[in-house]
Amino acid sequence: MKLYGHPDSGHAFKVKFFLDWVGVNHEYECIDIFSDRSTRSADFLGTSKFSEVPTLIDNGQSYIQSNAILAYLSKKYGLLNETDDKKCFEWLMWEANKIGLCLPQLRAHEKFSHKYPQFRLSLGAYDWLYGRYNNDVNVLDRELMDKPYILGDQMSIADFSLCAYLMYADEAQIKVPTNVESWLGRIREQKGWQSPYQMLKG
Ligand SMILES: N[C@@H](CCC(=O)N[C@@H](CS)C(=O)NCC(=O)O)C(=O)O
Repeated sequence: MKLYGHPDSGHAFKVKFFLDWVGVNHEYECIDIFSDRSTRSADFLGTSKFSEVPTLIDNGQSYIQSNAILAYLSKKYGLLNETDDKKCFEWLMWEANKIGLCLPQLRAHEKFSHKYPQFRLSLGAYDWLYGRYNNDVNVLDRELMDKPYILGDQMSIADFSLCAYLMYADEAQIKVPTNVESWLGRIREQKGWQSPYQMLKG
């Protein structure tokens, strides 16, 4: 099994962290996501449908889209029961459209826009995404009020997905509410935990 990722990619971090948590033996290659797509390694371009990370290769098959990869891996390693499966998929879809569609953009604006102007948000776009973030993170905060993980007592792929960009929250210069902060603390105590920068370095 081989994973392509980059330390600045929360999407890649979800998958790498899950592989390390389960203890799956795998190769890892860092792809420069800021480079021109055509300059990326030939084996990566040959296997990654959209030339994006994360891309996972398993048994000669290529898997893309972080939440779809997590779903594939959790099935492969038998980590979800049927009741949790439904709730889990709801959270995976929610992540992709909610917290995953405001927090990465706010962070990219703060962290990268001085070097890469394409990440600079206009004031209107910033306010819109900042409003979305506050709403979304408070949804999570309410959910985590009475349980340690998003589905209950056990970690699931939904936690791996939802936590990813929140691990870079300080770089986005946004506030993280109490229950979410405590949940992130529990996640940082999990087996295999390292910061995204350690975990995904080249
Ligand atoms: N929806 C995709 C997002 C993948 C994505 O946007 N990857 C970024 C890094 S976070 C990337 O590869 N960027 C480089 C590029 O698009 O050229 C997922 O969940 O995996």
